[in-house]
Amino acid sequence: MGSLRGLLEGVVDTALDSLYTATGSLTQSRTNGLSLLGTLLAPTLPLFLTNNSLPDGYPWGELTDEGTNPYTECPRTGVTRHYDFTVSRASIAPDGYLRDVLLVNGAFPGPLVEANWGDTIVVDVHNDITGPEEGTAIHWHGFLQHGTPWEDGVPGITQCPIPPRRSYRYEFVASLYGTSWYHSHYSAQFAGGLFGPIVIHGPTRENYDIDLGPILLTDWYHREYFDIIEEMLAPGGSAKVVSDNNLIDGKMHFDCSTVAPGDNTPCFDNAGVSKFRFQTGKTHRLRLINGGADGVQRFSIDEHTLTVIAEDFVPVKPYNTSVVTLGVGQRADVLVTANVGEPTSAFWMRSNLSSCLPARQPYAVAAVYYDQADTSTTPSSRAWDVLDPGTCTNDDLDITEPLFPIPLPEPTLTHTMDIELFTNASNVTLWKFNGVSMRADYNSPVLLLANDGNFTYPPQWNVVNQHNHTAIRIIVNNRSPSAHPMHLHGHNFYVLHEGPGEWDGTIVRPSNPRRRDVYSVRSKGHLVIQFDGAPGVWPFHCHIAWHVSGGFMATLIVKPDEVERMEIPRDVEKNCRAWAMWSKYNVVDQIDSGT
Ligand SMILES: *[C@@H]1O[C@H](CO)[C@@H](O)[C@H](O)[C@H]1NC(C)=O
Ligand SMILES: *[C@@H]1O[C@H](CO)[C@@H](O)[C@H](O)[C@H]1NC(C)=O
Ligand SMILES: *[C@@H]1O[C@H](CO)[C@@H](O)[C@H](O)[C@H]1NC(C)=O
Ligand SMILES: *[C@@H]1O[C@H](CO)[C@@H](O)[C@H](O)[C@H]1NC(C)=O
Ligand SMILES: *[C@@H]1O[C@H](CO)[C@@H](O)[C@H](O)[C@H]1NC(C)=O
Ligand SMILES: *[C@@H]1O[C@H](CO)[C@@H](O)[C@H](O)[C@H]1NC(C)=O
Ligand SMILES: *[C@@H]1O[C@H](CO)[C@@H](O)[C@H](O)[C@H]1NC(C)=O
Ligand SMILES: [Cu+2]
Repeated sequence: MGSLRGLLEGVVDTALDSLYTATGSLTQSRTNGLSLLGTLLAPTLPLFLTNNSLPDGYPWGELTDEGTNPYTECPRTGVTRHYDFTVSRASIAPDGYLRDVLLVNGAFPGPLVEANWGDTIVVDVHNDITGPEEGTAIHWHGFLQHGTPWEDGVPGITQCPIPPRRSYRYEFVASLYGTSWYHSHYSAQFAGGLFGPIVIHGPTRENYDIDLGPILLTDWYHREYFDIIEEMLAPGGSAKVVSDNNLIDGKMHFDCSTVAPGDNTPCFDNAGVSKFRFQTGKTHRLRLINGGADGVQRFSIDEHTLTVIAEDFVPVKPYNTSVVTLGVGQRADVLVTANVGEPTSAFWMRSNLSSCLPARQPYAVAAVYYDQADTSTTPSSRAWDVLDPGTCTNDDLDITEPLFPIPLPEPTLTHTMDIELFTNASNVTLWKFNGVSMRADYNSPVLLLANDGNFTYPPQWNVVNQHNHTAIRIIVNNRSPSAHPMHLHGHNFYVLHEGPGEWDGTIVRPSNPRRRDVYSVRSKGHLVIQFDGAPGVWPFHCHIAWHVSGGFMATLIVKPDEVERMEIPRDVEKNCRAWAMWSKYNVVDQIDSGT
């Protein structure tokens, strides 16, 4: 990592002394700190770095995406990828409006974690959050963590928060391949900038020439996450939070003339949008990630067809579309061929926040330049004319089929879990999931208690014991007036059905249902999922930052006997002792569910 850090600092520092670059946009260090994403200097993948180079050839051997069950077979490469994360506060202006953020290694979005399928990923996280100090914990979205549930990074569930000025090492196997992200699971810290992309290289049947790397699509807020939640969870507060902007790889313009009168925060017009280079005639792989707090993204590139080849960590039978819809936490890998224009052409890349949510500026754009285009020009391409259904639902279930087929097993256990919005006796608006508004106890992670043989918890932890069942079906009934991207940790679940009202028992393609780790349930609708449970304690929650803060989370204990027998590394307990010590002498302002 040393060499990349040096390269980044070199590039960014040269621009530090002036506010604007030669082409009139804000300098990269002011908008995105030490990140190069969204600039023409961003490297294509894989990155070959001195101590971090991917071995030649295919370390996954004979395993393929269409012939291998990734849940039962995983290559063992023997290679470890080591990363060092320092989490700290900073002030940046991704869209020109200066705000306080939380960053990994001074970069927005955070640095890329890259590995091969079957590698071991080691991340040393140093909590350098000061002024004021705050705990943290990092979740590695979409990884199975089978056999290592304590590495899942959820405070109060799988670990205690990492106290300020302390370090914690995460170590887990890259058990699946494709595109994902990491993000803080401590309160709504990820809405304050604490997230970054993950790319795991694996077998891909489809051919492409250039891997353009991660493209993070994120709604953006001009206020700190803590202030947003404090207001939302105040008596008489509203569960609806309005986003201020929408970013592609952390960049977008903002019209500073729309800043509220009396708001003296520095705001600069023309912050600059992300720029991408296409090689004429070549096929590019784009790794789309909705890493936002709330909004549903509708991604497109003017005049170009997108071929979807993977959704979340699941390779799918390729299909063509002009728009890809992603709820918070969802990913899509798409192939795009640069055969629409001349070598000098430029096009707009767009990501629109779906109209089902309130947004001050929902339209993100980035520029795509073919190889001989002048990168100081502005594209003049025409947008695809596609109607936004305005429902915040995912694209139809029957459109996508996993490349490796798995027929739906018969369930041995079926639950019904309801989603409700309510106000408590203090007139605070909160969420209930399965009858409970969850609140975690940072000092008593469920996993450690279960490992000690204690399966009796306070009701507000919302823990549901699945006992020995492994074919578990959950019918989610959404009684609330908004849509929710539902995320289950540790599994790709089968999506049986999603629709309005009650479920009528229909299952879409039981011979090979769609599988994902996040799927959206519409307002006043239902979502039916099923999963092959692995031993552990697994959060099942809405991925909207504000909703999970308001208590929208349950924790499923699978195979308690095996959880009790797990040998959890001493460092997990050691971190809890450090947190207990820190929280004894410092006030932990747990304003929300904690996760
Ligand atoms: C590579 O790893 C070796 C041994 O761990 C270390 O001494 C060296 O500084 C590293 N080089 C870079 C460029 O990170
Ligand atoms: C609760 O808050 C709402 C605003 O959301 C307000 O209209 C209502 O009067 C409050 N009710 C009480 C009992 O304070
Ligand atoms: C997608 O469209 C391209 C042309 O743009 C075509 O070559 C390809 O066969 C299509 N793929 C599918 C799966 O329909
Ligand atoms: C995105 O919004 C623009 C308006 O800014 C519109 O022209 C375009 O059709 C929208 N695209 C999609 C896919 O909804
Ligand atoms: C209502 O919820 C808020 C936020 O979780 C909490 O601080 C307050 O104590 C609750 N009120 C009651 C009466 O439970
Ligand atoms: C289990 O843990 C909970 C939460 O810490 C505690 O209240 C309860 O007393 C414990 N039960 C036993 C049997 O130790
Ligand atoms: C659950 O399975 C374990 C073996 O993994 C067995 O020892 C235990 O008795 C089972 N528990 C129940 C309640 O069936
Ligand atoms: Cu997650």
